[in-house]
Amino acid sequence: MTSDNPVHELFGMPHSLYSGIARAYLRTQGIAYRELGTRHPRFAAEILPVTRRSIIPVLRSAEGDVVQDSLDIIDHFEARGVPYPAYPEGPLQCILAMLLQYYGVQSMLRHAMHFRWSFLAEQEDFIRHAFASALGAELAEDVMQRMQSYLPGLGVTPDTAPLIEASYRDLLYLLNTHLAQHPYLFGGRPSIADYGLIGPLYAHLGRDPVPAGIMKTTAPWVYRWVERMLAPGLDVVEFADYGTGFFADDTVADTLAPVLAHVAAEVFPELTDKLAFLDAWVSNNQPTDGQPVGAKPHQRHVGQVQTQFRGVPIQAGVEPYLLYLLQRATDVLYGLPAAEQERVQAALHAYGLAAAVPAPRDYRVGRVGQLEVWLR
Ligand SMILES: N[C@@H](CCC(=O)N[C@@H](CS)C(=O)NCC(=O)O)C(=O)O
Repeated sequence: MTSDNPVHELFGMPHSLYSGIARAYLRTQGIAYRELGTRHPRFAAEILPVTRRSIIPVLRSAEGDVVQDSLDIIDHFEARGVPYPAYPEGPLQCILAMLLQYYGVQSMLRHAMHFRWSFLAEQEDFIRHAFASALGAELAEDVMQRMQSYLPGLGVTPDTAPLIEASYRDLLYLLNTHLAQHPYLFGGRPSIADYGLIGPLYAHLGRDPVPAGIMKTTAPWVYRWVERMLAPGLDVVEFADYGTGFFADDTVADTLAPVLAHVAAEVFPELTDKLAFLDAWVSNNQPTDGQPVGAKPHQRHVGQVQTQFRGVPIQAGVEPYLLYLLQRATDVLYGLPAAEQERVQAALHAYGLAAAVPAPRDYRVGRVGQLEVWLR
């Protein structure tokens, strides 16, 4: 099949955070695909009836499967075999990669949205162009308004803004140090950690003028990694003889440890508070097996929790989806033989991330019919 006649279709948008994850994965793996926008007639005719909510990315595979969710799109291809599998075999690496993925796709939505919408004076033309070219001028206006309305629910306030900006700069510094020595977070090929982080670090922070300018001027290795992640195959010209494996023997690079410390300093107590909120919600509402988490398909939050971001009080929406991401780490950890579990637990403690792996619960979050559902 040539690229003129690709087998898979990806419905996405150039400036969409989660579309960038799926796109990076397809390109890295050399999977032929064609990208279509939500204005393509087939989105309304063939995709919306299946997803029941206007959300991207959506894969329509050559075989006719419709898959929404950036993670499920990755897993769809992982299950079928790819040149560069994204899940490390070492349990510690795999769990840490899942935690970094969570950080990218959930925690860093705050950074991504703040930098996109709080600097309109400097970059409004660029943002408007992105939305208008993808959606048409009229709908673009509505969607831009709606996106901005999400900021308070993401904990973006005048009090947190300077902390979010400092966090972005700190992360860039730490990643720059790591990526000067290694092409990807866990070695010679991208893992799900890279795919999680590329979401915010490409579509918003690596592309919108203000945060991309900060990235280019302060963290050139991170900017190169962003290019690398979006290029076909492994774009590793600086690391030509590095090899394509993950670090040997389930080890973690010294330069990654400070990145993990950054994540640990930022995800708590918010993550713990959200998990406690989910437990209380399930206990109070007793959802049945297979019940969608929202009353309507587009509802992803089950409530708002009072918590903190770097010591400052915030309110944040609680998405059961976070458990969908993190319970995979639970499964890896609790599926290990006792001695291995002890080794991995000790390492997670040392990185300050033990509490980021949720203990097994009497409920899970699954995805059925393209929606998050409770599993009992
Ligand atoms: N968990 C989903 C999240 C997808 C998502 O939030 N996509 C955004 C665009 S980047 C969207 O479609 N938002 C629609 C809306 O909020 O109305 C995934 O990973 O695919």
